[in-house]
Amino acid sequence: MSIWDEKNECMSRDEMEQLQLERLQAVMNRVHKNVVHYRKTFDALGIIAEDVRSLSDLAKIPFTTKEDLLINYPYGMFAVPLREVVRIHSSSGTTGKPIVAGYTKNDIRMWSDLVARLMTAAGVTHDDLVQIAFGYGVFTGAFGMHYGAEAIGASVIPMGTGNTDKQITIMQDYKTTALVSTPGYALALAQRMEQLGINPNALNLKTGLFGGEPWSEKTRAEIERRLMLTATDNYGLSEVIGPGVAGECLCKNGLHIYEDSFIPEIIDPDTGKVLSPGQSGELVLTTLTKEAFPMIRYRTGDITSLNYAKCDCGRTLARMRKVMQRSDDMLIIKGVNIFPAQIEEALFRVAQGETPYQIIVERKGAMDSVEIIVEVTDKIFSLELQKQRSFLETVKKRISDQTGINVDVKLVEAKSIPRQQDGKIARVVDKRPM
Ligand code: DLL
Repeated sequence: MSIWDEKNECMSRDEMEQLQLERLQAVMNRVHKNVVHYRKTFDALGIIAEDVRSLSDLAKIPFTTKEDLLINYPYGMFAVPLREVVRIHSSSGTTGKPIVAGYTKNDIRMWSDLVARLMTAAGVTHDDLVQIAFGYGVFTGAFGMHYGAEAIGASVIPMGTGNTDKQITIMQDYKTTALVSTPGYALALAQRMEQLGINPNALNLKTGLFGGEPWSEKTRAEIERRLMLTATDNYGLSEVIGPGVAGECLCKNGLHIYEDSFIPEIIDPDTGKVLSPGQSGELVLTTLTKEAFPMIRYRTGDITSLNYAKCDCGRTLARMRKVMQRSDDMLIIKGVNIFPAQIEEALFRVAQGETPYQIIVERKGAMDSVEIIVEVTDKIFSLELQKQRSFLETVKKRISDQTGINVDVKLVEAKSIPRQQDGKIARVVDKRPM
């Protein structure tokens, strides 16, 4: 199996910890000097970089959360002046405001290298034709994977999302060998190919790199069978860099975390206590090499566990278990991150008050669909039919403006949404098979 960066991927645990410690002290000094948020936090606790003498000292440093990023929106967490930032990406936050991520020239170089590493681990080489079916825009997925594939020397086809029939024609005509998308979109492509009577054997697909949302082993088996390729998982988040944090090698037994750039920890999401290797909890990441937007102990909200055993591929990098669960209520719909609070806020504004509702997420065919069921309140009930319709349209529009996805909204009778034992409505019913 080929390894892109043997030096950083196969070192002994002692060497890795020494490298991480040196880089951690350097990044702590930098954020203390350049980011007011960290300066205040460290000064309040009297923490200085030299106090971090071993990696276990990391536990003394407070976490960084999505809320911290929102308070410092848009550029407050940047550690370099804006003139050194060459790229800005963003992702959904818990409220209407997105999380804003900046990259220096060096960050882009380093990011490309990380993605080149994960792509090599997944079997991509310079001979591959890589079709990127992520949205090109502020989402990190497309540009991250694009630059990584180019760094390998592969030929990149920057398709973007949607246009499923065209994606299939391009796959046939250009002889695409590697597909990059969300697992959900891979299933949509498979379904459309079946409808069109296209035999995947007649394509040249060999490798699929899927990420951006949770997917099960069952889905992997289905994608591999229907598209006739080897499917690997890769993980990342905008706050930390985008794709390029971790990815599976062809052993498909956990996602290798690029530990020379990120320190992973697993914590109990309720107490914040650091858990031992193998225990399941929330992943916390510290960036070691990022210049523009460094993160110290960022709470990802993703539930996983770590395995430090050497992998059969030869890498000694820690592996994280596939992420299937979150510690909060974030939903990922067609690759877009959504919090029920965003939907609630839109509804509250239009209805001008508290309105009982439930979010139903389903997979229709291969596509995610969202329906918001809203109980008729006296206020809504008293509206004429025409006004009720316009109420529904306004709610739909607000939600789509706020979240970037289209939803259906349906009015139902008062008290008809089932209540739980505690009398409350379950905010989300996710019926999608994993
Ligand atoms: O989804 C970055 C990315 C793009 C990763 C393309 C891989 C491929 P965000 O939009 O900020 O960034 O969403 C990050 O998505 O905290 C997880 O909850 C979820 N997520 C990302 N990759 C996976 C995965 C990108 N492989 C959030 N498995 C993260 C499960 C994933 N969940």
